[in-house]
Amino acid sequence: MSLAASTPRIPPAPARPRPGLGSGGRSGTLRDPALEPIADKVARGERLSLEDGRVLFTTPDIWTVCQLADQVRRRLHGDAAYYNINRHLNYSNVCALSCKFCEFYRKEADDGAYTRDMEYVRSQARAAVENGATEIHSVGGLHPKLPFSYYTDLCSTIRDTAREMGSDLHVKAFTAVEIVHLAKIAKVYKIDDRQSGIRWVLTKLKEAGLGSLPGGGAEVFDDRVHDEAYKGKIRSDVWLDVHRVAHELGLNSNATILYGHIETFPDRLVHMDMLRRAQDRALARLGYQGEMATGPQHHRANEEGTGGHLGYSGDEGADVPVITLTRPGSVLPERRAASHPSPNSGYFQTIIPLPFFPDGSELEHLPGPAGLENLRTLAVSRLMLDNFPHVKAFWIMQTLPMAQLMLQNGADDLDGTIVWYDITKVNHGAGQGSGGDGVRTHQEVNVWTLQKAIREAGFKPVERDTVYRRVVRDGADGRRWRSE
Ligand code: V47
Repeated sequence: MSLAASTPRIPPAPARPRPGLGSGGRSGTLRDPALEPIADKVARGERLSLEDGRVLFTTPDIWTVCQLADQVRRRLHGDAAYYNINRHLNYSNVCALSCKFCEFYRKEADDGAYTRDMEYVRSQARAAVENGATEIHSVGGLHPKLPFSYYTDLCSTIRDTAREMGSDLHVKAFTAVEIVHLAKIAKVYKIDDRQSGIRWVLTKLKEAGLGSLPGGGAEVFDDRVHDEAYKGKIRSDVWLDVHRVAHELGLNSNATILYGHIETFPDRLVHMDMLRRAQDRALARLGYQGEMATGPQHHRANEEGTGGHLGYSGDEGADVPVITLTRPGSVLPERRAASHPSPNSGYFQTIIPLPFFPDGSELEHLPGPAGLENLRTLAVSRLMLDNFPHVKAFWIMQTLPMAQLMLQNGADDLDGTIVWYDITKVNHGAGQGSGGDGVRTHQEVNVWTLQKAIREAGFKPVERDTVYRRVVRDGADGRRWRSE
């Protein structure tokens, strides 16, 4: 496929008229007065409380919630919507755990259990480079027998293969759950000092080529839900410790929330609050002080050089908006990227709300979340996680049409051109949770389709690399790329 040649010539859709603040969220619906103080806070860029979050989750006026999320999203990113060219590599589905919500895991002797060898990893890296990918996203089950060297080999094999082909691939790999498992395999995990074992593992993986951590395995940070649905998995404190150590080592990471199963709205809000506190700490370590928030007054504060805040500025002349998180004389690492060889500096980049898919899991009797709930949870994530630069609508789990709607209601990123994705299998023909014949693991869209979806939603497609630098493609076939 020629990436350069695939650039579509579709005129951008006209900006969608947004309902005024004084009216209902949609014509014909009444605006919920309980949203007024929240709208004021959003306009002022103030942090929302858990009680505000409860109102956002329970108000019947869902369109105003979405509108507020869109307001924040546009303040941060203007009309840019990000995507990347990537490939998922699930290296093994063999797992020592048996989480009730998971349909992916197999025991070693089960039909369909697989573990990829390095020749397979190499072939995937080659295919990724040939398709112009900038990233391999690799996660797997907690394999009881693979040695620690398997995981360092996986990272170095991907990097070396790409380099031999004159290119590069960012390795985004291993959830926090896997990192703790690796510390146990390497026999460096100590209950009374878990951070040192985690640090050892992450240091070795980084030396082997690991570039960042994906956001999986967080599920919902609540002990009741944990014990009922994924007992045996690490708890919230350990998940947060892994990301903290990763950040301290200069690795960026993402975070997820798996919603729509046995958790409650307050559980979701506590999860979001724990993440934004962890991000406050990560940003403070990088030298950004004060509560991070969005809002016009923060641009003023920034001009006066009085504090650290997240805000959008339509960088003069550039066609990619730049998120600036400013303290006097400083900017968010994403902006530093242009002149900095390693933009990773250790913070959460993206929140990815993941809707629970019941099919094939032990929780199959549950209905799973429907469209409006997905939209609302996405919007609430944008509003509550005021210090997260990005919100991802993971199209493979949300479907592409739904992801388009999400772009208009808080999301700024669609993820990528994923090829094989084994963890959840969406029947894109018949919609979420329908199971049946259409279920497949080969789920791919090409660049043209992603760009078209973004343009149709009224946004400007921007190809990014894993750490959200703009990707520029050269050459006739567009396979050669560099980050700016
Ligand atoms: O951790 C497992 C979830 C996650 C089900 O960091 C399920 O950029 C729904 O974390 N229904 C893996 N979800 C995926 C993930 C991810 C995806 C895309 C981008 C990034 C990123 C991270 O999938 C697991 C788990 O929370 N999951 N089973 C299920 N039945």
